[in-house]
Amino acid sequence: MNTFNNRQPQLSRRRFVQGLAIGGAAASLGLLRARSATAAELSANQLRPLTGTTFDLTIGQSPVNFTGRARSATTINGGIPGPLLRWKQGETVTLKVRNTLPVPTSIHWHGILLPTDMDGVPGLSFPGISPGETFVYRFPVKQSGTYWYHHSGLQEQTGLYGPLVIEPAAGERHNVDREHVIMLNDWTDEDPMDLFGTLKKQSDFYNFAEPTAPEFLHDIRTQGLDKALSKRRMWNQMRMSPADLADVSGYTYTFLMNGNAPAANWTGLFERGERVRLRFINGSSMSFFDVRIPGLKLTVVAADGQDVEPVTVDEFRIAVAETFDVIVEPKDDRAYTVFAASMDRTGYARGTLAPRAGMQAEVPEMDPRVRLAMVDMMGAMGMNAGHEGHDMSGMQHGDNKAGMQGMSMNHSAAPVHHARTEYGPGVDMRVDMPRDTIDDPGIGLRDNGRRVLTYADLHTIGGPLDAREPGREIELHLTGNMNRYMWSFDGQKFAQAQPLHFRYGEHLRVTLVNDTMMTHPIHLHGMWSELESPDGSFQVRKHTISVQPAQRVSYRVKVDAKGRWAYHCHLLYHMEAGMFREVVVS
Ligand SMILES: [Cu+2]
Repeated sequence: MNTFNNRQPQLSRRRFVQGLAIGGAAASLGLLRARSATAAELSANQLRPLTGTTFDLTIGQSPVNFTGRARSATTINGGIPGPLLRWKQGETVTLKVRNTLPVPTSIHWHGILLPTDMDGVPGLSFPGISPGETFVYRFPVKQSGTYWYHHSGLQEQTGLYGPLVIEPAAGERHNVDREHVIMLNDWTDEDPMDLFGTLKKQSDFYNFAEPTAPEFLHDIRTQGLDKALSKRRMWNQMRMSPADLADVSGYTYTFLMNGNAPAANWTGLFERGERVRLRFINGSSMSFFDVRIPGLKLTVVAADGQDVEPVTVDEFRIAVAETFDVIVEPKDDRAYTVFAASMDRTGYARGTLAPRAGMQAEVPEMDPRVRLAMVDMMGAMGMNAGHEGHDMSGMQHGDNKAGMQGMSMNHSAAPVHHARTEYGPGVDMRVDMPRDTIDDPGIGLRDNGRRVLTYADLHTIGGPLDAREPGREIELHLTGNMNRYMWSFDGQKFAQAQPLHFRYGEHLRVTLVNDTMMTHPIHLHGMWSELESPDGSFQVRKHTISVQPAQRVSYRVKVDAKGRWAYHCHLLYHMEAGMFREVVVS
């Protein structure tokens, strides 16, 4: 095992972050010209790789300063992110995780197929790692690709995460000249418990916009569409947009690229003409990012670690917990900005690809904030409403109409079943006609003049894991009460719900209906989720499936892993609020 002596780099790195801290905060708001990294700094702001089969990981507290304020972070081997672990498919890895915190901790290996007692979820897989204790994870590595690891609780928000890359046993499908791992995260100076408390007390605190969408639906029901729309016009004139895009925003978050605030400008090197593989990981607690590199085409070759038919785009949205591998071919001897805007446009993570250290390119303006469209609130019904030519008020300058033209109207009329448990105080809306299409890039990306990746573009090479048609279907609704910050499946939060039972050996179809106005990245532990197209054919194998507002998606699960598994929204505070179920496979 190559142990990485991190003492020296850590010291300089800390000084580096501190020196830039105030700039970092300002630059994340686009107020300050970023400075460029020197060669010495370049080596300091890189990920720290560890290779081999045995890994010593120490979880502790380290001082950090991303914003001008000294804070204590939860770190692995002293850094944020934790070390870049490089495994090889077919080998057995041993991970000795030592807890030097005064509280219990744990690490979950995200998207990794492993025995249930190695999955690292306290209460399901094991009791957790007590203070002073070392837990030894050991399992064979069955798969390859780009993944990550993290704490499955609030310590994730304070820094307990890191990147993970597994080399395929048969070698990489694509020859490249070099690669960079690019991990995106959201940092807050606040204590995550306080942040969660703030959300529970006032769900729109970080949002700066009225959570008007549920009220809008209510208005339509009670007053009719026209009156509801004119009321909405009034809101728009008052500049109060129904922008329920993210409930935690750049107001508290500083967005990091490989542990660097925007001004620290993480830099990855290349030589002109090289093929460069970029392994993007969204390790955020709450933030979706829209990623582009002005001047370069992005050829997406893998999603969630699994190779897909290459597809070339200008931009992609990466949900919390997703990974995308892209290949770029910079032809010019110049710098390129890696730009990852948060979905709600309250800030961005930023870095640079450059032939030499110290170069930088222009940082683009963020696209304007957009409002939720009718399709986001009413699904297929909203699509119909748009086509009937209703004036959507302030939306005509947004992305609504063009987006609907870009979407197939060929949605099926399959009925939805709202569980009895959905009729309670924990649920403030139900979508009766969800949209089934998967070719919508999502709010803020529709008709932006760029070619944006959608799930419809993703086709896993080699087809599905199980050739059988699914023999059984489970329908679950993603539910919430925005104002009370309640999040659940079928109106039942984790504490109230019985575990879901999957039968070992079965091929199952899971259908998710999003009865909320937020996008939820849904993650099943232990087994793959194989997304289907609207016509029911296999589309793409993933570990995290992002479900847009008022959307219905289906995916297949080859139930081949016995035990107790976590199944949840990967937005940290939604999971904490109860959008979580235990799955029992027996
Ligand atoms: Cu969620």
